[in-house]
Amino acid sequence: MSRIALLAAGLVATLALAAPSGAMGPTKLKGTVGPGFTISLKKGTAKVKTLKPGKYTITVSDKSAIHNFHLKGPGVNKKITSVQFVGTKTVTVTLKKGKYTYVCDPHATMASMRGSFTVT
Ligand SMILES: [Cu+2]
Repeated sequence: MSRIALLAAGLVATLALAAPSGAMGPTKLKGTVGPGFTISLKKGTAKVKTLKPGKYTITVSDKSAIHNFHLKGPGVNKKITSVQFVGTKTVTVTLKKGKYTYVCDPHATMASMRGSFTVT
């Protein structure tokens, strides 16, 4: 192969890698906990109430060293952030039909520190 052909082949391979995959990627969700005694999970600006089964990327902003973000439900039991952790963490989860709860464990009895949604 000529040098030009090799370069062209390399370019094509690079473009193929950079291009978005044919299938849609996981849906993005945004979780927030703290700095007050609040926890939330949103899709865009709307609070998550129902979702379709499938893969989701959840980015959690943990704004306090006294709260965590724990997601549990069918097939998932994930402490996305720990109590001491402050910052942002991203996980990908596969959600199945059923009810999921997200909660701050140290304050699980407070209504403002837990929420839930249904996958149908
Ligand atoms: Cu808390």
